[in-house]
Amino acid sequence: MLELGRLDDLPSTYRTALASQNLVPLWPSLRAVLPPGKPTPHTQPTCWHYAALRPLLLQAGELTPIEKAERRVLVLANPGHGLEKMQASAAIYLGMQLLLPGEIAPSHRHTPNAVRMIVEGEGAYTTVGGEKCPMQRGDLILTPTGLWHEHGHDGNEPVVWLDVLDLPLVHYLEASYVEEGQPQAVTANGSERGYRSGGVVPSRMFARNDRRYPMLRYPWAEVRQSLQALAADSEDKEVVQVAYVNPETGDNCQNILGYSALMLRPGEQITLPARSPAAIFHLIEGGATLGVDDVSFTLSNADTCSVPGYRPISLHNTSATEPAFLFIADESPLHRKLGVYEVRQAD
Ligand code: GTQ
Repeated sequence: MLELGRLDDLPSTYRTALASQNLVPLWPSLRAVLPPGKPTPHTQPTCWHYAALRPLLLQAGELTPIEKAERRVLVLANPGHGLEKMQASAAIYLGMQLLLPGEIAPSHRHTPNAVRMIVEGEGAYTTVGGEKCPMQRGDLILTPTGLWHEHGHDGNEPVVWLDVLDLPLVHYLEASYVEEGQPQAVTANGSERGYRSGGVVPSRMFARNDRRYPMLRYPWAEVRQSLQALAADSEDKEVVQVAYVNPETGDNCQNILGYSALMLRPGEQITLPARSPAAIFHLIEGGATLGVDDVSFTLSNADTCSVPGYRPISLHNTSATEPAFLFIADESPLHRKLGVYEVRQAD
């Protein structure tokens, strides 16, 4: 590749004349914005261990009353982006949210999409678009763009969940804002009740539900059963993974980020091919190691890590007797819609 001229090759009077007219020469920066072969990500492989962050989150419960926080969240910030950017990757935001017994997080709605993956505690619920969704460990609950949502807690221990939002992207697009609301009246039963059985959807003489987000809660007990059934029926080398989809259309359940759950059979070792989207992995059950580039993370209960795109990722179940279960969020719906999605097979 040609070596290009640098900024300081140019006379300073010329540089000043350019800047005074809001002009920039491309060639000194061309390789930075168009690196050869593959992107140079800011996203660094980064791991947040739940056992280390949990005491700090509980301390936030003592230091900051919920009225002073609205959402009591510690953000899992990727140092490659700078902690103040509050990004796990280019498009993914991650936060661990704590709600104590009796607290509420008041009703609001915003343009970024959110999901919650419940980590621990019983008795909390989130009300989304008038539907009261109980929060149990491993459940995935959607809070899509524009839907009112509020959290409450009728139990007697702290409840913690992982928030995943497309906030960095929506903020970058200068399209991020919130509206405050009144407490919602609960108007509907859990939408998951109507979608209990794969292949069967509620129908009124074949008129289908055309709501963009027909199902808001994906109970872990059922996702886990699906993974175990798939593992029992598939060959040993097949990756056991299910996607969280809109049951009416089969599309990704949200527009920007994609969500899936993956089971590693006892002792299993797999390599996921290099794909363009960045991803985050969160351990729901069991134990595993994750390898990316020359980094390896050991994941135990509720540990979460972020990995940049364009690299193969190896996963290994560290138990020879028990399965391991991981929740994955990635930027693939966004990459597919933008036409930049790629899978690269090993060289
Ligand atoms: O629970 O609505 O982690 O609005 C960040 C922004 C959680 C929430 C976050 C939010 C929420």
